[in-house]
Amino acid sequence: MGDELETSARILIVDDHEDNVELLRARLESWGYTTESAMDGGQALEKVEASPPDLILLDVMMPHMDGMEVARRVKSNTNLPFIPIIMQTALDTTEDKVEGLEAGADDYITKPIEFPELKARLKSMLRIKRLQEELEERERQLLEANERLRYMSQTDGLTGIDNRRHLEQQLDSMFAHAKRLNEPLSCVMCDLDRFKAVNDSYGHQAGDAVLKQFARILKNEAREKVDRVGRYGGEEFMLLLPGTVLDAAVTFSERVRKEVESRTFTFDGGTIKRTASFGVAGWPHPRVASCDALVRAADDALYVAKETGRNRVIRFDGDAFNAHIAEHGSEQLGEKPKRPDGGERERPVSREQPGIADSGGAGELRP
Ligand code: GH3
Ligand code: MG
Ligand code: MG
Repeated sequence: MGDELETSARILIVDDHEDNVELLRARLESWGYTTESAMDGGQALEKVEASPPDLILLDVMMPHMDGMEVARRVKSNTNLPFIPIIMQTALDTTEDKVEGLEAGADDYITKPIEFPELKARLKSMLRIKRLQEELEERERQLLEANERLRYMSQTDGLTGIDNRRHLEQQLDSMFAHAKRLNEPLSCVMCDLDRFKAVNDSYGHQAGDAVLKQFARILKNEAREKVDRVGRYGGEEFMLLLPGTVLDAAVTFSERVRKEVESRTFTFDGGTIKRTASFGVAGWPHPRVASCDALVRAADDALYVAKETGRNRVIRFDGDAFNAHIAEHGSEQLGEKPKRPDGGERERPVSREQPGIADSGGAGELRP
């Protein structure tokens, strides 16, 4: 493959003497190269920019713009790929060679040109170009692989939305940003109601299909590129709404709740209706001093939404929330340490119906 590229290469001959151009052209073409020519520096630059050759055989001494200047301009143009330049110089002094190399030439050959030497230098330069291109290609592949890896480390495999770790990173920076600019930030925790029954009745794959569609609904309802939507744990999702006050976040959640309620979820072999419960908290709030407190507040509100009948939106520190706490106490709320391993959080024990185990299917209520 390499040899092919090296002999089918397109070479731009730049020389102000037509005789020289013709001599070189005949020789290069007899070796299998394709050639183009330019009679002065300006024309050479135009041709290079219009369609970059694989190599430039560049005369140093030309009127108007000499070879040194052409080399400088080609090498400083970052839009161009690597194009080897071989300077052809009549001046066989060290200073000229040094100046040529410093201007950006990759090699030089002295006039009168010895053709076997020219042939060897062309081959060597084109080999370097090929290696350079292979390196660039590998670098591109590496960048692509890194990008894929970054995506995978931030994304939930099932639903394609943010995973918990990424969500928590986003929350940290959003919270810091909100505090710095004194802008509101709301957090919505939502959880499918009686989701375990989907798995139990129709199988895990049906459950997966419902989760995916639920994630889609959340993503569609959220503002693109502004809100963050992620999967926090099994069938629990979190939305971060920057610049959104608590009232607006409650209205938003109510809209999503209705959308979920109206939707028919489909899976291989059937359809199912499902509802979801929402807990909403916002900053600023006197009891929300940190990211953790914000998430905990939303989670506590979600807990109350579940306790008070599901398929509802509960606002942290709102009337329904406080009425529930007044009646049942707040012991079962909060104080759940954030698990650093990214695993699912502990549920407050009292979320379960009396006598019904969280994971056991036997006593599970059916929809
Ligand atoms: P509640 O209304 O109180 O939220 O009841 P629930 O049944 O939705 O909640 P529970 O916590 O009892 O059950 C959650 C279930 O979600 C149990 C678990 O097997 C299931 N689950 C978690 N992750 C996945 C998943 O990725 N795919 C499927 N199919 N099921 C999952
Ligand atoms: Mg649930
Ligand atoms: Mg659950």
